[in-house]
Amino acid sequence: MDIAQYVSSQAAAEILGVSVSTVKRWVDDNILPASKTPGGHRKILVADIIRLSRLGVLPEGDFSKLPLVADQPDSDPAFHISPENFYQALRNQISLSCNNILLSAFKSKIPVEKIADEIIQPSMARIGEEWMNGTLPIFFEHCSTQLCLSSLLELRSLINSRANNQGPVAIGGCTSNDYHQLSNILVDVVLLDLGWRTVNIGGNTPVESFIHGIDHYKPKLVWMAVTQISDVDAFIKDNVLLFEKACNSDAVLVLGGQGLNSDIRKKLKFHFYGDTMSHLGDYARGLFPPVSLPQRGRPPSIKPSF
Ligand code: B12
Repeated sequence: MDIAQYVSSQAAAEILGVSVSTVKRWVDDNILPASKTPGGHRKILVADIIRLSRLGVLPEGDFSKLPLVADQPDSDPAFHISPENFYQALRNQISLSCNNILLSAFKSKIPVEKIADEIIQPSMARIGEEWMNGTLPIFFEHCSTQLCLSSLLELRSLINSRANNQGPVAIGGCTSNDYHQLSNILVDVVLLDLGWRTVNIGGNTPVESFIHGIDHYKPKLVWMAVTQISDVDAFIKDNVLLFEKACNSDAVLVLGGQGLNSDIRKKLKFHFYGDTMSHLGDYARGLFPPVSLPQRGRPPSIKPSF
């Protein structure tokens, strides 16, 4: 599956429910980015159609016509978007279904933060409970996490393949001795989808590397996804350093993750704390509102069902 693929003006028109000449006009008016083949044909990135449509700049269209998910028929019930199906796909190690469910949810214009909070989080929590009560060996917990990560990376490369990104920079990761990667990649993908340029430093990252990254990238937002704290005192010291660095660099420090209970939070410094990816999305939208471009020829809305 080539997720950075291009479609013709004709295909874009079919997806968006408008005429070919409308698509060509959008391209010529710089509303819809496109490149031209040597023969002069406009080629449009699938990722740009999705992005501009999700932003409401282009019509909502019919994303089922997008050539994203080719290998599994829509009629397969395991393919339908639901937390239960995603959990089953992880539990039974069916990577195709994991990919399809996440990409279909995205195509259906379900916000990435909602995919995180309502599909991924409950599925992983269920898998964690099964491990805790002894019904699922740790091997499967590891495999499920890897499967989920790889589907999220597919989604990330789809979002990242769009033509233009002028957004502010956000940088972040998990601190020392925290190896939980999913919440961190989710922060990355949520911000990327909202138009930020993200630099993900990954798990188990010493605070010195965060500071190095801030100096190098001059971000407007620094995030820490905290699932597990092994040394609370060291964590609090690192947090003070990072907060001061963010303040001196004109950036905000954003914290979240299930490792931060209310007792620990009282001892920390931050500009924003969120319990969920939806909280993060709302905050990030406030800092950097989506750009609105001129809108033309919009057909009636089709609302996603979820
Ligand atoms: C997968 C997993 C692992 C994997 C991680 C693999 C990997 N490469 O990522 C492995 C097996 C390695 C692992 C190891 C451990 N784990 Co673990 N793990 C989990 C599990 C099952 C899922 C975590 C996950 O990815 N969830 C999916 C994410 C998306 O959901 P989430 O974390 O809830 O995040 C949501 C919110 O918190 C919020 N959010 C998260 N981050 C951020 C950031 C920002 C900025 C914002 C605004 C919001 C936000 O939004 C998210 C979406 O809604 C959980 C169980 C559970 N209930 O979650 C345990 C769990 C997190 N693990 C736990 C523990 C204790 C451990 C170990 C110490 C076990 C051990 N004895 O060795 C080690 C520690 C390793 C380490 N030093 O990091 C505990 C943590 C308890 C705590 N925080 O005090 C949990 C909760 C299990 C439990 N019930 O005890 N784990």
